[in-house]
Amino acid sequence: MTFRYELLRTDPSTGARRGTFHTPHGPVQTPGFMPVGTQGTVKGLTIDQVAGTGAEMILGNTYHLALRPGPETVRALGGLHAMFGWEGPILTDSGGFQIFSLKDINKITEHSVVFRSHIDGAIIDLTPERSIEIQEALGSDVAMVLDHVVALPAEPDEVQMAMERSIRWAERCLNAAGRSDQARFAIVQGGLDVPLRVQCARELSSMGFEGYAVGGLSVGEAPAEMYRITGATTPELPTDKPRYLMGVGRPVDLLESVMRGIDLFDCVMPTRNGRNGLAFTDLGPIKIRNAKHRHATEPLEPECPCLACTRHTRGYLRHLFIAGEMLGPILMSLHNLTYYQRLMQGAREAIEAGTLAEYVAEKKRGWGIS
Ligand code: PRF
Ligand code: ZN
Repeated sequence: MTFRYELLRTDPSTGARRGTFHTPHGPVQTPGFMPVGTQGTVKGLTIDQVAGTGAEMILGNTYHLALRPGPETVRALGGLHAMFGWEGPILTDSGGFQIFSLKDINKITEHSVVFRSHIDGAIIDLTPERSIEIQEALGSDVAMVLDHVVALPAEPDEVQMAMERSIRWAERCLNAAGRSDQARFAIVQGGLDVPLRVQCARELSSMGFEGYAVGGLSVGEAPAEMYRITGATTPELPTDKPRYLMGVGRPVDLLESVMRGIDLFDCVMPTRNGRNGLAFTDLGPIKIRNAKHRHATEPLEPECPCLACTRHTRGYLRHLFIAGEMLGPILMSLHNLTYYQRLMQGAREAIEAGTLAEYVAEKKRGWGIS
């Protein structure tokens, strides 16, 4: 088997799993976090720096890469791995989320979603088949199915319609797929409605995907709602396939979701917030521009092995942001990705040791969350 999820241990007191997802570009230890490289770069960082944070798998976006540089250019440059210079596994999102996030510039029908390019205004007709075709040209290890994501809150009819369409589109993606060295992951939709989520998870599970994502969350609902839906969905998914919670989230969201049986995550938060001057630490987030850091000689996080923490002070990082120097966002992105990877590493070790609940409680205490 080219792809295989090896379940190493399940946590007896939570739904957490410790596993290894084997891909043609190497294994990924789970629970794990994938940095986001939307446009063929994890913003601000070299590929060696990304690897140095401990990341094993990264994410790219079909919609963005299809517009620029275009799938044929990526193919000519040797595929996404060669283009990125990344030899590890890569997952590509399908474009489904752009239905939600670019809703002013798209029109959805049963056949496809028609976008007007945010770059040059060109019309793109993205069918489920075309999304797979593009992802095959990009050459990612994992292709996500095209799904219909609705913004919450939404009318129940609309949520149900989008969920049922997402199942039909998932099936079309499966039928369109041709590469045996690429896995397809289905995406469970269904808003905040447990029966819809359960129905969607069961139908997709019967179709035999290589992995399953929980989508349509972290789109404006309260965190408790997200946890409730995640916790109701994972028990309906196959235990021998990885589960991926898309676009989530804050450090606490990762841990709460690990306890509900999620194996993989991606989110722009560590890089985007880092660029904007916010650092994640075990004592909660730090706004580095704050004047109180002006003369601070301590590192962002004492135990952190990243370059920002081993070589620089908070006061220097603050200076870089105040002066508008590009090194500030680079160092903060590096720190935040390192923080997320260490958080997941800690969760993996805690699952192995049977101490996950204590680990989560200790992290939450540090963050000041009960
Ligand atoms: N679908 C797809 N990509 C996504 C999402 C989704 O629901 C989300 C939701 N948080 C993030 N990225 N295709
Ligand atoms: Zn650091």
